[in-house]
Amino acid sequence: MRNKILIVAAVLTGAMGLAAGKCESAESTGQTAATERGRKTITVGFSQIGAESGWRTAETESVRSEAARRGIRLKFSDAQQRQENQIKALGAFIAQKVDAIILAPVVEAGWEPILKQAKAARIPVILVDRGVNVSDDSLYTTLIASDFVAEGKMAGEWLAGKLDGKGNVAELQGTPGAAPAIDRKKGFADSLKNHPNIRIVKSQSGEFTRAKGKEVMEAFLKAAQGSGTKINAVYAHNDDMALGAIQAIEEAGLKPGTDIIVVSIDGIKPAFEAMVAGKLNCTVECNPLLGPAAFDAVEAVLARRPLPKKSVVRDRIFDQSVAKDVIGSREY
Ligand code: GYE
Repeated sequence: MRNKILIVAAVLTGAMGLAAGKCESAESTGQTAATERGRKTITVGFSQIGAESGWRTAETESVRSEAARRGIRLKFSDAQQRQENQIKALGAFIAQKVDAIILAPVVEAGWEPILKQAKAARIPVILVDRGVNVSDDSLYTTLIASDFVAEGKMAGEWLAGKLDGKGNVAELQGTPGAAPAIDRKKGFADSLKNHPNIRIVKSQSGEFTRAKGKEVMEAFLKAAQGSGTKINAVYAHNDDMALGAIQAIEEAGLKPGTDIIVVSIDGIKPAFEAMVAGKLNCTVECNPLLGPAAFDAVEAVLARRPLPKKSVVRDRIFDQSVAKDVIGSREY
C-alpha cells in the first residue's frame, strides 16, 4: 500500500509560513484564539513514540508549541518506544472523543485494529514522521513525512564519493520495524549497487539512541580488531547513534572523521557541532518541525477540505565544508 500512496510534495517551510501568519492573532493561551475565531476549542490527542533522540524532542516541541499557538487543546502521550502503549493511548483518545488524533507510529505493522476503531468513531488520524503498513489506506487521513529511502540514497552517494568507491562500512540501524530504519537501510544499499568495492561489513540496530549507538560501535570495533577487517566508515540511521559511535571510536584511540568516516541522518544541532569539530563528516537533514503541517491537516480535515494522502518533507545534505556557515541558522 505504501507504494500506491499518492505523493504530493509539500514544502514544509511554506506550511510553516502559514502557521506563523495564524499565530500573530492567536497569542497567549490558545482558548483565546479559538474563541476569537468564533468556534469551539479543538481537542487533539498526540501519541508520541518517546524521547530517544534530539530529532524526536524537536518534533514534540514543534507539535506542543503549534497547538498552543493555535488554541488547540493537546492531550500528549509518550509511549516510551512501545507500540502497545501507543495503542492504549489511541484507545483512550477514542474513549475521550477527541476531535482528531496525531500519531507518530513507532513501527510500520500492527495498526489496523486500533485504526479501525478510530475510523468507526469518526475520528481522523493524521500520521506524522513515520508511515504504517495497512491494507486499507482510508484508515488514516494523511501522512506527513520525509522520504527516508531518498535520505539513505543521499548518504550512500555522498559516502561512495568520499571513499572513492572502495571501503568497509559499519551500519547502525534505527528501531527494528520502524519506517525510517527499513527505508534508510534500503536507500543506502540501493545507492551502493554501482559500487561493488564498498561493502557493508557490519549492520545492527542501535535503536536510534546515543547510548546504544556507542555500545554497538564498541562491539563492531572489537570484532574488527579480532578479525583484522578494517572499518573505514560508519553509516548511522540517525545523528544520535553517530554521536555515540564517535565516542566509541575516540575511546578506541582512533580519530572519528579522519580514521573512520562518519555519515548520518537528521541534521540536529549537535551533529553540526560535531562536523565543525571535524568528528562527523556529513549529515542528511530530516526536518522534525512537523507541528504546523500536522495542525494544518487537522484543521483541513475538520473543515472537510480535501487533503493529499501523503506530503513529503524536502531534505538537504550538509557536509563539513558548509557546517560552519550554516550552524547558526539551524532551527533544531
Ligand atoms: O530520524 C530519529 C528518530 O522517525 C524520522 O526517529 C524519525 C526518526 C529520526 O528517533 O532520530
